[in-house]
Amino acid sequence: MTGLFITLEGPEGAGKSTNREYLAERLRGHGIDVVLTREPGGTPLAERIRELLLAPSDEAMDADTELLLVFAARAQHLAGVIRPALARGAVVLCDRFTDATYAYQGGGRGLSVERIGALEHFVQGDLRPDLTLVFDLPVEIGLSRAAARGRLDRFEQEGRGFFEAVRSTYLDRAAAARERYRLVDAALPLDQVQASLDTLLPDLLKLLAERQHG
Ligand code: T5A
Repeated sequence: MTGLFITLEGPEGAGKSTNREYLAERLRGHGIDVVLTREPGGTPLAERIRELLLAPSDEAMDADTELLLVFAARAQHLAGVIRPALARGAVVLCDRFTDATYAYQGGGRGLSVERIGALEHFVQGDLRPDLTLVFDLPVEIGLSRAAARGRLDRFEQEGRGFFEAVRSTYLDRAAAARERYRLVDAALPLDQVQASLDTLLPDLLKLLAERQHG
Protein backbone atom coordinates (compact mmCIF):
# COMPACT_ATOMS: atom_id res chain seq x y z
CA MET A 1 0.00 0.00 0.00
CA THR A 2 1.67 3.25 -1.09
CA GLY A 3 -1.25 5.58 -0.31
CA LEU A 4 -2.37 7.17 2.95
CA PHE A 5 -5.54 6.27 4.82
CA ILE A 6 -6.95 9.19 6.81
CA THR A 7 -10.21 8.97 8.72
CA LEU A 8 -12.35 11.77 10.13
CA GLU A 9 -14.28 10.95 13.28
CA GLY A 10 -16.42 12.61 15.88
CA PRO A 11 -20.02 12.94 16.94
CA GLU A 12 -22.93 14.26 14.86
CA GLY A 13 -22.49 17.75 13.44
CA ALA A 14 -18.79 17.96 14.33
CA GLY A 15 -17.85 19.18 10.85
CA LYS A 16 -16.33 15.98 9.42
CA SER A 17 -17.89 16.33 5.95
CA THR A 18 -17.18 20.06 5.73
CA ASN A 19 -13.54 19.61 6.69
CA ARG A 20 -13.05 16.50 4.55
CA GLU A 21 -13.83 18.69 1.51
CA TYR A 22 -11.45 21.36 2.78
CA LEU A 23 -8.56 18.93 3.31
CA ALA A 24 -9.18 17.35 -0.11
CA GLU A 25 -8.95 20.74 -1.79
CA ARG A 26 -5.68 21.56 0.01
CA LEU A 27 -4.14 18.18 -0.90
CA ARG A 28 -5.30 18.39 -4.53
CA GLY A 29 -3.60 21.79 -4.67
CA HIS A 30 -0.35 19.82 -4.25
CA GLY A 31 -1.26 17.55 -7.20
CA ILE A 32 -2.24 14.62 -4.96
CA ASP A 33 -4.76 11.95 -6.01
CA VAL A 34 -7.44 12.18 -3.29
CA VAL A 35 -10.39 9.81 -2.84
CA LEU A 36 -13.28 11.13 -0.74
CA THR A 37 -15.52 8.54 0.79
CA ARG A 38 -17.67 7.81 3.83
CA GLU A 39 -19.03 5.11 6.12
CA PRO A 40 -21.39 3.47 6.34
CA GLY A 41 -21.42 3.58 2.55
CA GLY A 42 -18.92 4.40 -0.16
CA THR A 43 -20.14 1.90 -2.80
CA PRO A 44 -23.66 1.41 -4.20
CA LEU A 45 -24.22 -1.76 -2.16
CA ALA A 46 -22.71 -0.28 1.01
CA GLU A 47 -24.91 2.81 0.55
CA ARG A 48 -27.95 0.51 0.55
CA ILE A 49 -26.78 -0.95 3.86
CA ARG A 50 -26.37 2.65 5.12
CA GLU A 51 -30.04 3.28 4.33
CA LEU A 52 -30.99 0.27 6.45
CA LEU A 53 -28.83 1.53 9.32
CA LEU A 54 -30.02 5.14 9.31
CA ALA A 55 -33.74 4.82 8.53
CA PRO A 56 -35.96 5.06 11.61
CA SER A 57 -38.12 1.92 11.84
CA ASP A 58 -40.93 0.52 13.99
CA GLU A 59 -38.91 -2.68 14.43
CA ALA A 60 -36.08 -2.03 16.91
CA MET A 61 -32.73 -3.08 15.43
CA ASP A 62 -30.82 -5.51 17.63
CA ALA A 63 -27.35 -4.17 18.56
CA ASP A 64 -25.65 -7.25 17.05
CA THR A 65 -27.59 -6.77 13.79
CA GLU A 66 -26.40 -3.17 13.71
CA LEU A 67 -22.80 -4.23 14.33
CA LEU A 68 -22.88 -6.86 11.58
CA LEU A 69 -24.46 -4.47 9.08
CA VAL A 70 -21.76 -1.87 9.79
CA PHE A 71 -19.03 -4.43 9.14
CA ALA A 72 -20.81 -5.87 6.08
CA ALA A 73 -20.84 -2.38 4.54
CA ARG A 74 -17.18 -1.96 5.54
CA ALA A 75 -16.11 -5.20 3.85
CA GLN A 76 -17.72 -4.04 0.60
CA HIS A 77 -16.20 -0.58 0.91
CA LEU A 78 -12.71 -1.92 1.59
CA ALA A 79 -12.85 -4.28 -1.39
CA GLY A 80 -14.43 -1.82 -3.83
CA VAL A 81 -12.87 1.52 -2.91
CA ILE A 82 -10.37 1.77 -0.05
CA ARG A 83 -7.89 -1.01 -0.82
CA PRO A 84 -7.70 -0.26 -4.60
CA ALA A 85 -7.17 3.47 -3.91
CA LEU A 86 -4.43 2.84 -1.35
CA ALA A 87 -2.74 0.35 -3.69
CA ARG A 88 -2.47 2.97 -6.45
CA GLY A 89 -1.00 5.54 -4.03
CA ALA A 90 -4.00 7.79 -3.41
CA VAL A 91 -4.84 9.60 -0.18
CA VAL A 92 -8.16 8.22 1.07
CA LEU A 93 -10.15 10.69 3.19
CA CYS A 94 -12.90 8.67 4.83
CA ASP A 95 -15.73 10.23 6.85
CA ARG A 96 -15.97 7.72 9.73
CA PHE A 97 -14.50 4.20 9.93
CA THR A 98 -14.03 1.60 12.66
CA ASP A 99 -13.44 4.14 15.44
CA ALA A 100 -17.12 5.02 14.90
CA THR A 101 -18.00 1.38 15.57
CA TYR A 102 -16.11 1.44 18.87
CA ALA A 103 -17.79 4.76 19.74
CA TYR A 104 -21.39 4.03 18.68
CA GLN A 105 -21.82 0.25 18.93
CA GLY A 106 -19.25 -0.02 21.77
CA GLY A 107 -19.71 3.18 23.83
CA GLY A 108 -23.27 3.94 22.75
CA ARG A 109 -24.83 0.48 22.59
CA GLY A 110 -22.58 -1.20 25.15
CA LEU A 111 -21.17 -3.98 22.93
CA SER A 112 -17.81 -5.30 24.10
CA VAL A 113 -14.48 -4.16 22.70
CA GLU A 114 -13.57 -7.85 22.20
CA ARG A 115 -16.57 -8.50 19.98
CA ILE A 116 -15.87 -5.41 17.86
CA GLY A 117 -12.15 -6.21 17.76
CA ALA A 118 -12.84 -9.73 16.45
CA LEU A 119 -14.85 -8.35 13.53
CA GLU A 120 -12.28 -5.63 12.90
CA HIS A 121 -9.61 -8.30 12.53
CA PHE A 122 -11.87 -10.51 10.37
CA VAL A 123 -12.87 -7.72 7.96
CA GLN A 124 -9.75 -5.56 7.86
CA GLY A 125 -6.87 -7.92 8.57
CA ASP A 126 -3.98 -5.58 9.47
CA LEU A 127 -5.38 -2.51 7.73
CA ARG A 128 -5.78 0.47 10.09
CA PRO A 129 -5.93 4.20 9.34
CA ASP A 130 -2.57 5.99 9.17
CA LEU A 131 -4.11 9.03 10.81
CA THR A 132 -7.45 9.68 12.51
CA LEU A 133 -8.70 13.22 13.07
CA VAL A 134 -11.15 13.33 15.96
CA PHE A 135 -13.42 16.38 15.74
CA ASP A 136 -14.45 16.92 19.32
CA LEU A 137 -17.21 19.18 20.60
CA PRO A 138 -19.82 19.27 23.36
CA VAL A 139 -22.77 17.01 22.59
CA GLU A 140 -25.38 19.78 22.62
CA ILE A 141 -23.54 21.86 20.00
CA GLY A 142 -23.20 18.88 17.63
CA LEU A 143 -26.83 17.85 18.02
CA SER A 144 -28.06 21.37 17.41
CA ARG A 145 -25.98 21.59 14.22
CA ALA A 146 -27.37 18.22 13.07
CA ALA A 147 -30.95 19.19 14.01
CA ALA A 148 -30.69 22.39 11.97
CA ARG A 149 -30.55 20.15 8.88
CA GLY A 150 -34.08 18.80 9.44
CA ARG A 151 -35.33 15.23 9.97
CA LEU A 152 -33.29 13.17 12.45
CA ASP A 153 -31.94 9.74 11.42
CA ARG A 154 -32.13 6.62 13.62
CA PHE A 155 -28.92 7.45 15.51
CA GLU A 156 -29.72 11.14 15.92
CA GLN A 157 -32.92 10.15 17.75
CA GLU A 158 -30.86 8.67 20.62
CA GLY A 159 -30.71 10.47 23.97
CA ARG A 160 -27.98 12.63 25.39
CA GLY A 161 -26.41 9.78 27.44
CA PHE A 162 -25.78 7.82 24.24
CA PHE A 163 -23.88 10.73 22.69
CA GLU A 164 -21.91 11.44 25.86
CA ALA A 165 -20.74 7.79 25.76
CA VAL A 166 -19.86 8.16 22.06
CA ARG A 167 -17.83 11.28 22.78
CA SER A 168 -15.96 9.81 25.73
CA THR A 169 -15.11 6.65 23.77
CA TYR A 170 -13.54 8.76 21.02
CA LEU A 171 -11.56 10.77 23.60
CA ASP A 172 -10.37 7.62 25.39
CA ARG A 173 -9.23 6.01 22.14
CA ALA A 174 -7.41 9.18 21.07
CA ALA A 175 -5.66 9.42 24.44
CA ALA A 176 -4.57 5.76 24.32
CA ALA A 177 -2.79 5.96 20.93
CA ARG A 178 -1.57 9.52 20.42
CA GLU A 179 0.64 8.55 17.47
CA ARG A 180 -2.40 7.79 15.31
CA TYR A 181 -4.94 10.38 16.51
CA ARG A 182 -5.12 14.17 16.31
CA LEU A 183 -7.78 15.93 18.35
CA VAL A 184 -9.41 18.90 16.64
CA ASP A 185 -11.44 21.43 18.67
CA ALA A 186 -14.56 21.39 16.50
CA ALA A 187 -16.43 23.94 18.66
CA LEU A 188 -14.19 26.72 17.31
CA PRO A 189 -15.35 28.85 14.37
CA LEU A 190 -14.81 27.06 11.06
CA ASP A 191 -11.90 29.24 9.91
CA GLN A 192 -10.00 28.39 13.11
CA VAL A 193 -10.73 24.67 12.72
CA GLN A 194 -9.38 24.83 9.18
CA ALA A 195 -6.30 26.78 10.28
CA SER A 196 -5.55 23.91 12.68
CA LEU A 197 -5.90 21.43 9.80
CA ASP A 198 -3.43 23.47 7.75
CA THR A 199 -0.77 22.83 10.39
CA LEU A 200 -1.06 19.07 9.70
CA LEU A 201 -0.37 19.37 5.97
CA PRO A 202 3.45 19.43 5.97
CA ASP A 203 3.61 16.16 7.95
CA LEU A 204 1.01 14.53 5.71
CA LEU A 205 2.90 15.49 2.55
CA LYS A 206 6.14 14.19 4.04
CA LEU A 207 4.58 10.89 5.08
CA LEU A 208 3.03 10.40 1.64
CA ALA A 209 6.34 11.12 -0.09
CA GLU A 210 8.09 8.56 2.14
CA ARG A 211 5.44 5.94 1.30
CA GLN A 212 5.69 6.53 -2.41
CA HIS A 213 9.46 6.76 -2.71
CA GLY A 214 10.39 4.20 -0.09
N1 T5A B 1 -22.20 4.87 12.56
C1 T5A B 1 -21.28 4.98 11.58
C2 T5A B 1 -22.14 3.85 13.48
O1 T5A B 1 -23.00 3.76 14.36
N2 T5A B 1 -21.12 2.94 13.40
C3 T5A B 1 -20.16 3.00 12.43
O2 T5A B 1 -19.25 2.16 12.40
C4 T5A B 1 -20.25 4.06 11.46
C5 T5A B 1 -19.22 4.14 10.38
C6 T5A B 1 -23.65 8.08 10.10
C7 T5A B 1 -24.23 7.49 11.35
O3 T5A B 1 -23.79 6.16 11.39
C8 T5A B 1 -23.29 5.86 12.66
C9 T5A B 1 -22.85 7.17 13.24
C10 T5A B 1 -23.73 8.20 12.59
O4 T5A B 1 -24.81 8.46 13.45
P1 T5A B 1 -23.34 10.43 9.15
O5 T5A B 1 -24.37 11.17 8.40
O6 T5A B 1 -22.17 9.97 8.41
O7 T5A B 1 -24.13 9.31 9.93
O8 T5A B 1 -22.73 11.20 10.35
P2 T5A B 1 -23.13 12.53 10.98
O9 T5A B 1 -22.15 12.78 12.06
O10 T5A B 1 -24.60 12.51 11.33
O11 T5A B 1 -22.88 13.56 9.83
P3 T5A B 1 -23.11 15.05 9.99
O12 T5A B 1 -23.22 15.57 8.58
O13 T5A B 1 -24.17 15.38 10.98
O14 T5A B 1 -21.83 15.57 10.69
P4 T5A B 1 -20.49 16.13 10.16
O15 T5A B 1 -20.14 15.58 8.84
O16 T5A B 1 -19.53 15.98 11.25
O17 T5A B 1 -20.82 17.68 10.05
P5 T5A B 1 -20.97 18.61 8.75
O18 T5A B 1 -19.65 18.90 8.19
O19 T5A B 1 -22.05 18.07 7.89
O20 T5A B 1 -21.48 19.91 9.50
C11 T5A B 1 -22.75 19.98 10.09
C12 T5A B 1 -23.23 21.44 10.10
O21 T5A B 1 -22.39 22.20 10.97
C13 T5A B 1 -21.76 23.28 10.28
C14 T5A B 1 -21.79 22.89 8.81
O22 T5A B 1 -21.76 24.01 7.96
C15 T5A B 1 -23.11 22.13 8.72
O23 T5A B 1 -24.18 23.01 8.59
N3 T5A B 1 -20.40 23.41 10.81
C16 T5A B 1 -20.03 24.39 11.63
N4 T5A B 1 -20.69 25.45 12.14
C17 T5A B 1 -20.00 26.27 12.97
N5 T5A B 1 -18.68 26.09 13.31
C18 T5A B 1 -17.98 25.05 12.81
N6 T5A B 1 -16.68 24.86 13.17
C19 T5A B 1 -18.66 24.14 11.94
N7 T5A B 1 -18.28 23.01 11.28
C20 T5A B 1 -19.35 22.57 10.61
